[in-house]
Amino acid sequence: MGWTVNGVTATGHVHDPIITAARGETLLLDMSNDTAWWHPIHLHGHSFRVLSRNGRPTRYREWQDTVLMAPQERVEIAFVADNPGDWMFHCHILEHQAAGMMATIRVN
Ligand SMILES: [Cu+2]
Repeated sequence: MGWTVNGVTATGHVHDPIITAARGETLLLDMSNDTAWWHPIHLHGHSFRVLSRNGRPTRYREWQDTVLMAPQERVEIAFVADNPGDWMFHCHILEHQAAGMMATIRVN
């Protein structure tokens, strides 16, 4: 079985970033879990705020570095890309990550 982020299965350790941001840019990621599994989605290098779940604003816009997505759930997160580098963005279930559910976000 393979897993994807943005339709791409990441294999090995080198792949093109799915997002390249200018330092200081605000990124809003609108994520859909189009599977029947739970996925704890983890971003390295930044903390983000969870803005909405299934189109409904979250009560506290909580600060997190991982957001647990339920099957078929849609989640919006936002953060200021203020930490230069190539940052892993991946499912924290390591079986899923190892099977490709991993991407890179680049901050210049
Ligand atoms: Cu997963």
